Amino acid sequence: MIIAATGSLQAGPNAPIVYRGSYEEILPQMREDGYRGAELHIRDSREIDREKLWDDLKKNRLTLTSIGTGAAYGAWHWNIGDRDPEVRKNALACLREHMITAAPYHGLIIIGSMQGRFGDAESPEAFAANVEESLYSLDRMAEEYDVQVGYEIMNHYESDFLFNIRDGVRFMKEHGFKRIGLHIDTVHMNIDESDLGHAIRQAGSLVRHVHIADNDRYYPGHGHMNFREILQGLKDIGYDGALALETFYLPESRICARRSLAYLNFIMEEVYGGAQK
Ligand code: LER
Ligand code: MN
Repeated sequence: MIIAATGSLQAGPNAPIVYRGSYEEILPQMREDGYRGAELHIRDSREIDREKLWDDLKKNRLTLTSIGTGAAYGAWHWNIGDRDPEVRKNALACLREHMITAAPYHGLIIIGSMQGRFGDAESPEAFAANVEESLYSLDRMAEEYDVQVGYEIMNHYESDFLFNIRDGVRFMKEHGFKRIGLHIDTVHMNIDESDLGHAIRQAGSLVRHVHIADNDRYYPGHGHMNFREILQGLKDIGYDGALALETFYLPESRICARRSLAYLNFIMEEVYGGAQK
């Protein structure tokens, strides 16, 4: 298990992203603060210098665990469930570019807000059919680039389709994708799951990625989320992926980053008998 920090070039002040700024600036900070993995939220991989990013990751001995993709939904409404084939095409092209960025690290591409909402299609049924078709394309694409895709289970205020782990598990089992699994997020689970440990065990090997934050979306340890239960659940299913900190950056990026890591390592020592690998 690796704990990753989130970073972004252009996140707004209320976005749950830990580090903000150029990769050149934030990647050394992540390393210095004790991280070995980075989850970068990128609006469009065609807007960045990939070679330079790979070089900066290498210099700082960081792995690119995952790419957050929601900014393209915010900026251009690109989503995989839309009524307009052109919008879906733009979303898939954008996700392909992220796969190229993640390829050297076999990273995971997140489908969170890019899922779209029921209102983006003619009907809930049409939305589900569009999402399904897009996911089949993404599954083939992910195989081509040897990366993974995480379909994020987001709470029912932010998502209309598959907003709890039970439904996500059923959907994944019905489709049998090779490269697409569930991406769970403790903030969303806190709203729509009744038993965190049970939900994780129910998802089992379908869990491919985890977003972690306290119940108030501050750094772990700030609120009242039971991280022992979460880490015990992940241990029980043999989860070996990333725990990516999708938290507010308060009181300040680096304080938040250091407190998160100290607290998670403390709980990991208890549950796993050791800190992150
Ligand atoms: C939003 O609440 C969230 O959890 C993001 O990861 C979605 O892209
Ligand atoms: Mn999330």
